[in-house]
Amino acid sequence: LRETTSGQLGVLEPTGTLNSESFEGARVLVLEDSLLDLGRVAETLKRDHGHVMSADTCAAALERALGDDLDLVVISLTLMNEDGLRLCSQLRSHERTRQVPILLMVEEGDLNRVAKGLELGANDYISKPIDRNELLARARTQIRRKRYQERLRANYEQSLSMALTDSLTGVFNRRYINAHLPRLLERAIDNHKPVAILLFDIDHFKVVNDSYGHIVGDEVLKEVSSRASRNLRTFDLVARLGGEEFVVILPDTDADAALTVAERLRTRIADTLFKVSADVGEIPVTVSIGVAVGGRLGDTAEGLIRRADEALYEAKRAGRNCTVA
Ligand code: GH3
Ligand code: MG
Ligand code: MG
Ligand code: MG
Repeated sequence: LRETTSGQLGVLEPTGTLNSESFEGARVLVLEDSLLDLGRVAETLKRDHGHVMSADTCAAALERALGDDLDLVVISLTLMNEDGLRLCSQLRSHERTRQVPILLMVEEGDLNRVAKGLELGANDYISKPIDRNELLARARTQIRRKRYQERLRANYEQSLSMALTDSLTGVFNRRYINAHLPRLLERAIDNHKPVAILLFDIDHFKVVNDSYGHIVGDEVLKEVSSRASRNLRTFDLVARLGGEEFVVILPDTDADAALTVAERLRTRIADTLFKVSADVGEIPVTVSIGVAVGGRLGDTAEGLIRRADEALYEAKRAGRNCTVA
């Protein structure tokens, strides 16, 4: 049966990338209290989709749906004791199940209920008595659409994260900071909370590259990013602005606290040698840090970065491996 039906569906597939195999393991929940109809539906779907679960009340079905990752929910609108449309609206009101495809099973000609169901967010319907081939085709269409949307979303999330992170170190990049810092600062000003930034730059990094090569230079950049990320709170963020220059944003942090964080970061870098692939094995690395705090009316992201940059310049002038606030 699988070969025959997938062959038929293959004709409907414009891309040819989807066949019945892609529905293997699909998880389908059926809400139905008629054993006869349930058996028919389950048997039909099982041949194709693998995993069919059933429930005979809306409450049981909802509980199941909220604790599972379903690919399709089939809802009977001919239940004896309750209205399947309730499950329909419940599924649409929970974040976890908002996108799950819903296929209604209705009494032949019951267009009123169909209209209501579609309005509540059902995706399709089928009339009883159930025709197996029609059920298969409608179920497959919904599952295919759901999986396609999941792929789109995954691709979208991947490109989003690629656009906003630095590919060498995995921390955020300048583009992210440019988009994020102004908003963060605005919120800080509104809430009368300070926001601190640390701008830091690796000392004599050119010497690292010149002495050990670019590969080792890259290893140092990665380790610096990693030490910075490891020593911050979860809502602080690290970004590589370019070259060997980084910024740390510390929301809700005043000048004293920022200085403490900066000194901790600086010593975590300076006090432990960096393991590298060069023959020497380990090398010393230090950073200079400039601190600035914003959050007053009229503060801008550019102004904040500029002040941190001036402090960083002072730190370099003062002999490096130090923090200036
Ligand atoms: P200072 O203490 O004043 O900051 O001196 P510095 O040598 O760190 O500063 P300078 O700006 O003179 O040199 C920065 C070097 O960083 C030059 C460049 O080759 C190197 N660099 C920039 N981006 C990368 C990168 O992605 N990988 C590697 N390995 N090196 C990089
Ligand atoms: Mg420099
Ligand atoms: Mg440098
Ligand atoms: Mg630099």
